[in-house]
Formats: sequence, structure tokens, C-alpha cells
Amino acid sequence: MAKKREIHEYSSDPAAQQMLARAEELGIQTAFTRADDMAPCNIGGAGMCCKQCGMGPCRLTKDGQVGICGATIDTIQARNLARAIAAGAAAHSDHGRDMAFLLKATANNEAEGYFIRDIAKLRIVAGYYDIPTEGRSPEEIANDLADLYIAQYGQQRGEAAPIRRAPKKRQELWRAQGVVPRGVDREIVETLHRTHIGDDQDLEHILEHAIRTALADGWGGSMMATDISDILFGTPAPILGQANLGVIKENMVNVVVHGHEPSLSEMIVAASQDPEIIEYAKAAGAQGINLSGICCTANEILMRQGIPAAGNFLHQELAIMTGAVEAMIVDVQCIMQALVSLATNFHTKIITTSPKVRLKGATHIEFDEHKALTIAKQILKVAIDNFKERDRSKTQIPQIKEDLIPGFSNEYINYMLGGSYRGSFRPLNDAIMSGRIRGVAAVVGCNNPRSSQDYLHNKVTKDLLKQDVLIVQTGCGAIAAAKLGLMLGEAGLSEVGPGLREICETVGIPPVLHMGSCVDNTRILTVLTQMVAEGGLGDDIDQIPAVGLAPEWMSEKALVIGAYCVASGAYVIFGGASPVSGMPDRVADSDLVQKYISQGWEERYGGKLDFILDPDEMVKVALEHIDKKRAALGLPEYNPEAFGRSGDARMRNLEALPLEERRKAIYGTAAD
Ligand code: NFS
Repeated sequence: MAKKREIHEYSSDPAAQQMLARAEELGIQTAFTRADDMAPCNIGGAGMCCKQCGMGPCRLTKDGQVGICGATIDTIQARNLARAIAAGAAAHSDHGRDMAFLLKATANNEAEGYFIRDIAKLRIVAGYYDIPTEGRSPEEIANDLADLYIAQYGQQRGEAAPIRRAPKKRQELWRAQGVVPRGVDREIVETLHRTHIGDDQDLEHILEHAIRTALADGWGGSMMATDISDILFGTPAPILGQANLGVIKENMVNVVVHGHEPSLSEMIVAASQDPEIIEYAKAAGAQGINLSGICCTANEILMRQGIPAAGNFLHQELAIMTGAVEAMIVDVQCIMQALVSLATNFHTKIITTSPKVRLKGATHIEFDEHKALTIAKQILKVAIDNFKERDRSKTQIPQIKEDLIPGFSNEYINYMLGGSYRGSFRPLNDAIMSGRIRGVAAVVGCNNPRSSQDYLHNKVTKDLLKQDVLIVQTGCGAIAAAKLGLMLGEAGLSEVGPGLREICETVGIPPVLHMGSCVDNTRILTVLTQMVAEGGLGDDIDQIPAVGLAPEWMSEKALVIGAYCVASGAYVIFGGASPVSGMPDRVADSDLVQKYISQGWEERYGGKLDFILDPDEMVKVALEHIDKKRAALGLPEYNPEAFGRSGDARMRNLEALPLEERRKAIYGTAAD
């Protein structure tokens, strides 16, 4: 059994630490303590256990050992990794499918409470696929787009349509490598087929299909999910939000939405603003309804509506532990089964809503897009009715929260850099080319209770900021930075490198840009594509001085994101344990898969996937990669000394001068 850790080792977040102390006091187990009690299996963890058939499971631990069917270590590892990537692709893409059906229903006036909010984006997206827009109503266009998107799932031959949105050179590379996905479902099914007993047994061939499957998500299911969410709920733009458990309010009916699909949470937001519901809450003795989010659902409504985030993945149990949550409404993905038994210690109702996800012991109120608003109100009434059950003696809400400015969609980044009429990525490209910004890093992904919550995310983020690396974030990583106050203009800037600081002050942005939920990692693909199109940083994504990091990854969804980013040309660094690490000290050649997804993929796609435990090492290799790409483009070597004398810093220095001297410094003359 692993050693029991101290509370400060569980999480770097003071609000979480308070709740973990509370859990200890009440004798309640959490994911943090369960991680202590559950030693990971080192054979399975290294990807060397095969349980694909009933002859096994075969656990390979010795040199030359093979499974009963003769499967080698590398075949088994490649199969396990491919299956995980397919499961991640299935989760994201199935979410995208539901969004496509919702778009279809909305276009046909069959979805109560939904309407097309962003007609401009609808027209732009329709334009990618040559769907006629002139003289047509938004509903007609949306209907065609929905049909096209729904068809991407079952398409059997040809190329998945969103692929055409990648840089031309990248598309050609994928065609040359034979990895262009045909249809989303087809690639996922084929992964299951290929990895069944007695099928594909060549590690490179298995992993080639894993790339095809990952692309079906990144330039397929996930991208479609983001498009439709923007069309239906609005493309995000900066808005003030808050994050951490302190957003839960003592005198309100607290409703936490947790999961991933904005279809439900957006409707809960709408229902919570309904006068009838507000009255109902007041009649129950509360001041009103207070909504907050956990995980990517939090990101969806935070980005668009400014609804506060109660926290990221490892906050789901802690939110309930405040004793002040009347209902936690869950849909799909990242929902711990532990919630139901944990909630029995308090009055919190766990309400499942998806036809796909039930938790034994939870209340199930099934969501149906055709009657969404009615159902959302019904759910809120259950929460309000539960307010009277709250035991004030058990309530303890950490008074810790931070402000943030989320909402940096690729559309907004384009706009903010140039304004309405000359929106452009030129200033960003120029800043990278001049060296004011050394490069760009996407710090994304989960929390993992095997490491200290948020620590790795925030450590690499802060270290890279000092090195003038602009950070974009999504998912639970974004909430980690938000909780630390890194997503506020001024607050985030004190420890930022001089060049990056100038850019942030000039453009008026935080140094860490929140780009949304995990399906919104496709926004990062879009930004990279637009940077290529803008010119000056090469003609394909793999030439841009950029890296992706998932320091606390744990889900299969993280693996598919890593794989499609690699296939798109990015260097991706995961923290934590590698699922294909092998056991080199005991088994020779157990690192073939590990080597292949790094060197092999880099030869083919220009991107690679590495697993690095030490955060200092992560930052070091990320910077080396950025500098290597800068050199390859012939850009000036990064030099922090060259910048930092313009922007707000200069103005502040000037302000200290007497008026005449200030005039002289600005205008070159003492008086006019
Ligand atoms: Ni992403 Fe979002 Fe968080 Fe990990 Fe889970 S919430 S889809 S999988 S844990 S980042």
C-alpha cells in the first residue's frame, strides 16, 4: 500500500485543502485518499497486460515472454493505447453527435428553448462545406449543416469533411500517410476490430490507425461539437467569471452542473433566470438560485455566460462536502461513482440526466432536447425543494475564489488583435517572429489524484510565462490557472517575462488565455492553422514554435487529444505515468511503443508524444523545442533583454517624472 500523504500533498489549492481537512474530520473518503489506498498495478500501468480474450489476462513481465496467442509486448501495448484513444474519440465525438442532432432539432423548431444565437458563425462554418447561404434563413442553413455533420459519423468512404480546414500541406501529409479518417464511427469501430484477438499485430500499423481515429475526433467529432456549441449558444468572448469553491453561496439554493454537454447546462442557466423559478426559490426561504459548474460543463457556461466554476475534476467531491449544495446535476464523462455515497453524508441530491449515464442510487430525470426548458425547470424545482433539508451545522464553504476573464475563442483572438474590420493574427505572428513572444504553449487536460492537484499545471504554466511563452488553456488545466488568478489581466502579469508582458499590456489580455472545454482543443488547432495562413511562421503547424502539455492527464480523452495534436504536427508532453512505459529493467524491448510514439510519429507527422514526470524537465524540453522551431524558421534567438521597455512599465516610469521631463520623454520637446 502506498504511503498516506499529508493534506498539502493532495492539493496545492487552499480551498481543496480546507475541504480535505473537513473530510478527515468527518471520516469521509475521497479520490485523494483512495489514491493512497490503491497502489497502481505496475504491469497494467505499463500497458503490458492483455485482457482482450478469455485465454488470459496475460501479464508480460519477463524477457521474450508472449501471450497465449503469441502476442508480443509491443503488440499488446499498441493495442491498449489504440483502444484508449478510440474510447476518448468516442466520448468526444458522441458528444458532437448529440450536438448535431440538437442543431437539427433547433433548425426544425423542435427543440424547446434553443435557438440559433450566432448566425455569423453558422454562415462561416457552412461556407467551409460549400453549403449555400445567400438568401437562405439561418434555419435552412443550420438544417443542411446538421445533416452534413450527422453524416460524418456514418460516412464509410472518402474523407471526413472537417479535414479540409487543416493547412493544405498538412492535408497532403495525411493523404500521403494514408491516415485521413473516412467517417468518425468507422474509425472507432475499426480500432475495436483491429485490436480484437487475432487481428492487427504490427505496432506501427496499429498505431497508424490510432492516428486515423484520433484525427476523426480532432478534425471531426470534437471540432463539430465546438462549432455547434458556438452556433447555438454563442461564440465566446471575454466575460468576467469566478472560480473555486467560494462561489458556492450560503443563502442561495446551490446547484452545481457537472459533466460535459452544454445542451443541458445552458438550459439550466436559462431556467435559473426564469422569474417563476426565482420566486419558487424565494418561497423556499432562499435568496435565489446560485449556479456553478465542475469540469468541462463549467468551462462551457463560464466561457459564454460567466457562470462561475466551482472547480475542476478533483473538486467534484469537495463541492458536495461544503454541505451547501442542494443538487449536483450530471450528464456525461468524468463523473465519479463515489458522488452518490459521498452525498449520503449531506443532503445533496445527485441528479443524472443523460440516457447514457446512470449512477446507482442517484435521482434520474432524463433530459430531452424537445422539452429541455421544461425539464430544466423541473430539475431546479427538485433542488429548491431540497433547500430545507440543508443541515446548517454541516455547512462549511471555503471563502476562497478568484476572478478571471475567460472567453478567448479563436474568433475573439482574431478580433482582439486587429479589431472588427482588420481582425488578424498578424500581431501574434509578428510578436513571435520578433521574439517578444518566444512561443506558444497549450497547457491542458485533467487533474490526477496521483499528483498534487493543480500543482503541475500551475508550475509549468508559471515557469513558461517567465520565459515569455504565451499560454492557452482548456479543460481542468484552465480551471487550475483560473483558481490561481492567472487569468486576469493585471494580476497575472507580475511574473511574466518582459516581452510577453508588453504584448499583454498592449493588447489588453491576460497572459493565460482560457479557450474553453476539452472539445474546444480544436480551437487551438484552428488558431495554429490561422497562424500558418497568416504567414511568417512556416507553411504547416509543425513549424510553429509551439508545444502542448497535459501535466496531470488521466482520461482516455486526454490521450486522443494528445494523439490528434501530434498528428497535426505538435510536440505534446504528458506528465504522470506513461500507459506504454514498459518495464525496461526487467523486459528488453518493452519500450518500442514508447519510442515509436515519440521518434516514429515525429518522422511521420512532425509532432511527437513524450511522457515526462519532472515538471522542470517538462519546461526545459518545451523551451528547447520552441527554440529549435524558432531556429528552423530563421527567427532571432530569444533574448529577454531586448524587451520590456515599452507598454505599461514605461508609462509607469514616466509617471514618476516631473511633468516637463515627461513631456520631453514622450514628445522629444519640453513644451508645445
Ligand atoms: Ni477533459 Fe473535461 Fe477534466 Fe480531464 Fe475530465 S473534465 S473533457 S477529461 S478531467 S480535463
